[in-house]
Amino acid sequence: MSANLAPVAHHTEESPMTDGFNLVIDALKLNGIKTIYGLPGIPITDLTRKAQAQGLRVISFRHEQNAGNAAAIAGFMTGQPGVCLTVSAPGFLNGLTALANATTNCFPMILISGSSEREIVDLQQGDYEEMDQVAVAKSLCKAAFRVLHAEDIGVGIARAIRSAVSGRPGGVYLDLPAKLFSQAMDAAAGTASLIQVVDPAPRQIPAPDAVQRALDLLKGAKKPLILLGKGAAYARAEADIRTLVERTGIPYLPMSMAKGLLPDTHELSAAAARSYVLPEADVVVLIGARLNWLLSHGKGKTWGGKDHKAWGGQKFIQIDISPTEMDSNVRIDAPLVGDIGSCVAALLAGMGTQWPKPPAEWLSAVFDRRNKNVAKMAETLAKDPKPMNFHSALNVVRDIVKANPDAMLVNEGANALDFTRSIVDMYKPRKRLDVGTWGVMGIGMGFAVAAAVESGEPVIAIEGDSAFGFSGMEVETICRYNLPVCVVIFNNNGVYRGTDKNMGGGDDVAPTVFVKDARYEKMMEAFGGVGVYATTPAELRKGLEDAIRSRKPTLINAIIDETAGTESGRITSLNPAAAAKK
Ligand code: FYN
Ligand code: ADP
Repeated sequence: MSANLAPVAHHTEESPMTDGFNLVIDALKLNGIKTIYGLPGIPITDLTRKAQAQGLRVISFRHEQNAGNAAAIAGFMTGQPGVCLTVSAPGFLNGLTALANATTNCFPMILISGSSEREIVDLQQGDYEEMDQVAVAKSLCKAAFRVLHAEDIGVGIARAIRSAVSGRPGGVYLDLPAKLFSQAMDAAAGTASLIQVVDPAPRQIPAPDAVQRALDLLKGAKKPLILLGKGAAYARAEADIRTLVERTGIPYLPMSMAKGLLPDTHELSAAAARSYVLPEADVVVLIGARLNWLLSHGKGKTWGGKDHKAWGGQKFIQIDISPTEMDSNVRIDAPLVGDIGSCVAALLAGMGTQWPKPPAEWLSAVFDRRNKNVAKMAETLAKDPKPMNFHSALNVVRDIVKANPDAMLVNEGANALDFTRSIVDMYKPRKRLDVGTWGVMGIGMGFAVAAAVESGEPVIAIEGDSAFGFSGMEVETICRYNLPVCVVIFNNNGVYRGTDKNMGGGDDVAPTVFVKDARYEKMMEAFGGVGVYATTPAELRKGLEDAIRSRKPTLINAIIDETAGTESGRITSLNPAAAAKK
């Protein structure tokens, strides 16, 4: 029975009442949610107003996808589900890309959308923004729930929180029909119906025999390698992971968002010897990294296989909270299922304080290769070409991040992404936020807003000019909340680069080409922020230093040689035309 139909005899004249609006807000607050990322409109406008009035921070965006991306990355940064709030059908759909991306990346997030009247939706009678949103969301997230009665709001939010953060984290959809918000119920009963979730992401302890199996395999390794993924960053297990790396002396390779888990300058980092260590290693310890496309599925030429599908001969130890991740691409010889913190702690306990170092030949081969690559990179970075290119511009960003290791770095694009990943060292965990598992464009401004809100630190967003376009309108949001975000657009006049020609010879420019010399910095000025037009590394450096010092919203339009980019960056092989030639 719905709460507003409950017999009035249960209430005295004076007994205070509450309603759906208040119960949603109270349930979120009770569970430690501090910020809602969203976009107001029917039917959730008043929810955003009331939430703000009751002490939740409401960050209001210009497009739901950016609000959703903000919530998702807030989830990654904090380990608490990021909450995104949208209107019904179209607003919900706009948020759904971010929800699906969060699920794919294992970021905990809850997308809450208002929805139209169930009776009309289910009979398909044509309501305002009519859509069966739960049905649509289901296949794109970990779980989807709908709450119809005010007294179930507490349970609905508890289930959403548990689903988002327990086990493998991911996106959850929570459907709140318009009618729910005005449903009234006795305030005391309402309070009693709320649930403060106890231990939302319980530790999962690995089985002792699985730990022993992993240690036995590792002990026999001649060329061991540790591979750190963003799951390890999310798990906040950096202290024990560092001990594991240092006690074993095993070289490690960070995936993109695991950079900084240990400082990239750590003596055991093999990041600059990637294409050497993957095919050469004999035992690989995967910690919170999946053997997906970013790791060539654990096989093929990247791993020393004789053709693109062949196994390279490596044995794998995989630490992951999801048992079904094991064997998803190649055989996992020692699966270690549990939360990363518990698994790494169990490995350390099983090892004792002494563990044999890897053979010296392996270490010298890896670090010789790494040192050569680092020296080669240093030579390239020292050049000062005219016009500026990715390397000379990123040399500046590299210095600025080194001087400000607490700053957050957001990164998207193709070349702008790939060059930044290998050039800009990270020094602290969870500081680098990027396109992740899907290689999705459009995360930039949403991530930048949340990075500033959640950390309070300055944010540097290194953006390809194409990538920026997907979320560029949020510079207004950045100015409105006066966030310390410095957007740097690597402007080479197009997708990949600006020199492509129309292959048909017509008047239109090529599909990958943009307006030449676009003045992106004026977008930031339009909303009261600082715009900088930078054609040299010195101008870029000054712009970045000023932005970090002043904490003013800043957009630096960094003009890059328009011939500098390569098609698809470092993933050219995935482009069908290139793949066909192989
Ligand atoms: C790395 N490298 C370095 C350093 N760090 N050299 C010198 N100094 C330092 N500090 C070297 C490293 O050894 C590699 O050279 C190269 O730089 C690139 O390193 P990276 O980035 O680790 O490796 P790679 O091959 O690019 O990584 C593969 C990948 C990555 C799939 C994990 O490309 C990736 O994350 N791609 C995501 C792409 C994406 O999502 N794009 C968005 C779509 S854009 P070698 O060892 O010589 O190889 C739409 O078009
Ligand atoms: P990357 O892209 O950096 O390689 P992935 O997103 O592929 O990283 O992998 C992250 C993995 O981490 C996922 O398989 C996920 O199940 C796992 N994971 C996330 N959080 C935890 C945790 N707390 N404990 C164990 N595994 C985790």
